[in-house]
Amino acid sequence: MQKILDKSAAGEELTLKDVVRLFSADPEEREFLFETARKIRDREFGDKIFTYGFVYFSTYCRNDCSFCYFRRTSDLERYRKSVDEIVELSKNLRDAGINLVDLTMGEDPMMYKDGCARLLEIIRAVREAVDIGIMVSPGAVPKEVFPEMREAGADFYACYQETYNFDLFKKLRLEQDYQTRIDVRRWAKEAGMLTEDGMMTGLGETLEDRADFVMRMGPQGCEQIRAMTFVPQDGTPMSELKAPDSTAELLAIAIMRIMYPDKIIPATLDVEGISGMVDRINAGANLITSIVPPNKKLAGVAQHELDIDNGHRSVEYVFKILRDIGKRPATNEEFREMIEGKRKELGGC
Ligand code: SAM
Ligand code: MD0
Ligand code: SF4
Repeated sequence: MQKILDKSAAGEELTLKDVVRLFSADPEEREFLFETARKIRDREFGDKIFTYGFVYFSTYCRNDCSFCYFRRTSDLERYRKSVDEIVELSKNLRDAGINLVDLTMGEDPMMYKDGCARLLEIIRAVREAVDIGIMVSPGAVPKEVFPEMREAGADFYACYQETYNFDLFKKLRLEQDYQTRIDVRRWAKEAGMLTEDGMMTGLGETLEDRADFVMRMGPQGCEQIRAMTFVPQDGTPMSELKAPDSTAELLAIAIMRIMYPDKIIPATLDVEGISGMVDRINAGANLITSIVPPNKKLAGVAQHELDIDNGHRSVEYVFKILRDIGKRPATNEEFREMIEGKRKELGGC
């Protein structure tokens, strides 16, 4: 283990075998990996932690992902927020000191109509109203929409492969094209956007699958990379699966930090709510995502209700806990500076 970490610290590339070894850490080794990851994170980012607010503005979806609560065949009450409501929510997040608003939707046919006209209108309206970062998570939109999303003011495009194991992908993202879901991040980059990829853990993937995912994150060059534990959802084909614990996710966070010191790596509140936040920060994350204002009738994704209306995913609550652990929320200026730096590196892509 130590040899592998030394190799990584010396800037040498790790092999698949090395990364598999890291993923098979025993409890004692895990603590050591987390500590190493924390040190690297603190060296790169000091005491600041970035914060993103989550606005799931349409829960309609044309897809039927087997893991997702919002798949089209689920019988549930859905909502679609108006442009005004989305702008209002974004302003609230800005006023509260949040660095970025993540505009997320299911692959809602209404938003995809006429070259994604409604989605673009939403991005433009939010861009005009607030000067914080904008991430869009609209699913696999057509290639020609990317320059328009950038033009409308989106800084980041998030779209998660979940796994690079083709057979597993096919079981998860039913009827969706594996290669298209890879291409979209490249199209986003070519349009000048920063990108995020993510893996889901606890779905039956092997240690090699996890290691393979992390290995690809370097060459692919997304500025933000994540891991999220699968949360079984009622009414889906995967509802009966046992909820995995978050060990693999925490290890993935630490290993990504060790291999890619300057990446943005989230601690999501969407898996274990607020109770899992500190563990993820302690594994080397430098961003909190899925902060959701209470009482606005907004859903999370993996945890559509957990900790929302009790205010535990609110800005105030998250900031307080951050300060309790000796960290602080990054200012918008610091965030802007960080993404400007990353945009410059994007250069010729
Ligand atoms: N609809 C868009 C898409 O699929 O790209 C954006 C939103 S989608 C709900 C965002 C991500 O949430 C998915 O890519 C997946 O990684 C995560 N997610 C959805 N359901 C989940 C679950 N049950 N457990 C863990 N993560 C989940
Ligand atoms: C999160 N629930 O950050 C959100 C979501 C989409 N870009 C992000 C999965 O956990
Ligand atoms: Fe739709 Fe995204 Fe859920 Fe898949 S993960 S069903 S694309 S909302």
